[in-house]
Amino acid sequence: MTAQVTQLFNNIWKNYLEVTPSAKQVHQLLGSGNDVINDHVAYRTFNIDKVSLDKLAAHLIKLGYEECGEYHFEAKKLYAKHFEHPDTTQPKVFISQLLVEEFSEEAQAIIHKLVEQLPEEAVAAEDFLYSGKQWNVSFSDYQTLLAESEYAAWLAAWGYRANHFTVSINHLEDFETIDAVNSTLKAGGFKLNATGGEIKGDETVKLEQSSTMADHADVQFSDTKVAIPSCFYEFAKRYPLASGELYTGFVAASADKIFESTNAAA
Ligand code: OOG
Ligand code: NI
Repeated sequence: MTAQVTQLFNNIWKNYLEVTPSAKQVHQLLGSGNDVINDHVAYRTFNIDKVSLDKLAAHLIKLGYEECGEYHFEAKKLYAKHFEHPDTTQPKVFISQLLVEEFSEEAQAIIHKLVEQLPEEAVAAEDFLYSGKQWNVSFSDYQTLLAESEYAAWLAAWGYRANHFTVSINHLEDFETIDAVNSTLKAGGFKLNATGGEIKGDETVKLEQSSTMADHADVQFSDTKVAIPSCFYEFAKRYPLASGELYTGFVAASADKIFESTNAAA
């Protein structure tokens, strides 16, 4: 099963690199030639049955992943769960879904029109988690969604692919602190997500996180091709619980800010 999990993440990684070329540079800056261990990857979806969080999770459950935590994001109208594999060297997976019924009739209609285009079989297919956008969306519908939810617009444009990978700072040989990681990234020309400060969380919540602002890549809309924010890289440092084990969950207040890494630069 572990070989299958590794194969799945190799495919997800290749698909992510297609629209996130800077990820290679992140590995060069932080890994100095060594393998980089990923703490987690993240997915976004709509809470419509056909493509719900649970449908994405099914691909992981069948490889041995287990559901471990849930998170609510009221302002962004999102709900999320995270999954872990018994082989703790495999990345955790954070999956969120947009609460579609809480948006305007116009936005809901656009979203349903997208999901209806997706064949039922596509969702169960082996490659679903690295299949990208399998529907047509016009640039004006993208902009309509963008006005209500950056998340909805991103998902309409990019579909089913990892939204980010996350370097496990705990596993880096050359870095101890998230501050040192952030400084190296900035010196390397990366722009970091500064919402609520560059470092989200602290030792008291057992998790510190930071992230780059997403790369930009071309999206072929049904009417025009436009470069928009694609995917980003996150950095996580975990702290031990009283038991001595590293905390493995997420922190909603921090995640709420990480979501904004796909915002267009101000
Ligand atoms: C997920 C944001 C949350 C984390 O590690 O807290 C997250 C997203 O941007 O889709 O990844
Ligand atoms: Ni994340």
